[in-house]
Amino acid sequence: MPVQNRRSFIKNTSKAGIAISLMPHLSLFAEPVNQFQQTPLPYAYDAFTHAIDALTMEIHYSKHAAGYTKNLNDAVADEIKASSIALQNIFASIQQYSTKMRNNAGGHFNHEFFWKCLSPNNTGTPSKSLQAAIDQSFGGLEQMKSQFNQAAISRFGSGWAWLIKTNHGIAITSTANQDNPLMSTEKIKGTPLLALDVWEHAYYLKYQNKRAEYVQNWWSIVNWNFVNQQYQNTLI
Ligand code: MN3
Repeated sequence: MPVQNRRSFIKNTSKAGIAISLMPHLSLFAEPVNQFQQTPLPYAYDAFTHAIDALTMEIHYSKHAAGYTKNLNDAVADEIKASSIALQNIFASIQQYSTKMRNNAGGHFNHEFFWKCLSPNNTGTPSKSLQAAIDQSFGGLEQMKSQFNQAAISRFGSGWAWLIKTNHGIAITSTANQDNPLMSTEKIKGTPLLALDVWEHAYYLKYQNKRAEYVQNWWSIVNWNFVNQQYQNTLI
């Protein structure tokens, strides 16, 4: 969303008395910044060991994801002339940038988004409006999960599975490496609602080659409140 639209969005939603809390999530990709940073995790590394073990969470956040953020800032320093840039602007013309920018802008955003998709408790359920969209596009929640699982399991090598909002409703896609559905080069583009990291670094210590088991257990820690909020944002 362009800055001007964001301003009027803030103003209008303030008037309506809603949605100011939505802004931090929009700012994940819409806010121009001059230095990208990791958001502190709102839970402990061992918050959901039945689904993801503590050491995996620690290495994933403090080493892998931290590396993407650092390398993104290096790429921005090398390639961006402006004093600030929003991730959505980088993604919208990703073909203009280096592989380093692509991998690390994607890596930074995808992980920041992924952490927010997780919650150790009270993970909620799809909101009424999201459930209606799921019913319309997939015929029900279980069918949606089944297609998402298929996308996650069948992604060859490293990548991500996504639930996204498109111009035609909601859809499932998967991306290679650190690509994401906001990138101009993706065939299936949309606004992320839910993301799952299926790189081996996300699950190997606990699950080894059993990616399907990781995907299945992961559903128990999905933060539906966050997903609902992302969907709501796309309706404004
Ligand atoms: Mn990862």
